[in-house]
Amino acid sequence: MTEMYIPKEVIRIRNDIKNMKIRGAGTIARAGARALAIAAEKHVGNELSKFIKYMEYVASYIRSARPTAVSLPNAIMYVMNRLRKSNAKSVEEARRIVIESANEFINYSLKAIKIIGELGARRIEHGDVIMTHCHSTAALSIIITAYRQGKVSKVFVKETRPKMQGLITAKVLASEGLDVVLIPDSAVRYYMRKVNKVVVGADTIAANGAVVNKIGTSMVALAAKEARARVYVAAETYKFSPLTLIGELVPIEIRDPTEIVPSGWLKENPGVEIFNPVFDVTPPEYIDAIITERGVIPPQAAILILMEEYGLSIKEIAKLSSETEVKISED
Ligand code: RUB
Repeated sequence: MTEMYIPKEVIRIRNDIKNMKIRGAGTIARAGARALAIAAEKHVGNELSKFIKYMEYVASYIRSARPTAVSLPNAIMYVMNRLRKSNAKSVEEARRIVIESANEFINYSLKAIKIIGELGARRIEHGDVIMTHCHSTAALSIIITAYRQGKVSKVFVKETRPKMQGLITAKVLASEGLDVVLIPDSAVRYYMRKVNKVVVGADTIAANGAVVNKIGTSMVALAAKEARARVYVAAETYKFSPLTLIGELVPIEIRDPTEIVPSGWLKENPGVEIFNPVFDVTPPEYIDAIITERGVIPPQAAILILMEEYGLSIKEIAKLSSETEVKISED
């Protein structure tokens, strides 16, 4: 594919996703949809085939911002499939379809988080002590809804090294009035005996119900199983990965070592290798339920959500995923 012009606003959104100014799987997905709408708005010219090629190019560009959260490619697929299947007769019509579909996705996503809050709060009981990890808008929706219903007694928030997203979570919960305790990641097992529910988010859910979320989630789940605390995962249905239906693995993002130690330290210690994987996989046996906007399911039922959503079009999705990503120069 030849290189094409990409509007500055779209480049900015992709960069912000890449450097985590925009982060969290749901937020990334909504930003991806918004970027497509902006790209459509900014396109100049009235040749339909050129517009479609340009949109495919931009879609591929945005999709490559971060690899693990499937919410991003799913959001892009939501918008692009509507364009592909639209039979639009003019650029104007095609542009309108992109903008409307992007807004539709964003509105759906925001509504889904609210519904997850309501459904998830039903699983929280009076006096519950909760532990959470990282910063998940969907998990927070459950915890805050349950708190407003008078049920939550305390929340342990893990700091979530190396990027410390736990601090965002702790701040949000404290500003809502919750009793919050921020703990180091290494204290998860120490405090788990005081906890009866774990509530976390997800970046990607595989067809077998395995949950990919911020690194450390699987250790929380392990400690919870030992302490017999229940583990709930809050996830909108666009976080379920269609490609895992055909056996593809979820790519785990590896980020820069300087997120772990300063670059000076790295230079002084050239013999030390540093590895910074930022997500991990929690097997379905460690999860009690996944709370989606369509209902609460056992992790083993993830495949049903995927079949309902993508069953018939799985071959098309596989074809799309095998198309080579475009190479982008950003100067
Ligand atoms: C964020 C993270 C969150 C999920 C779900 O990772 O792992 O738990 O993305 O978040 P990062 P949400 O900070 O690397 O993006 O519920 O907000 O979609």
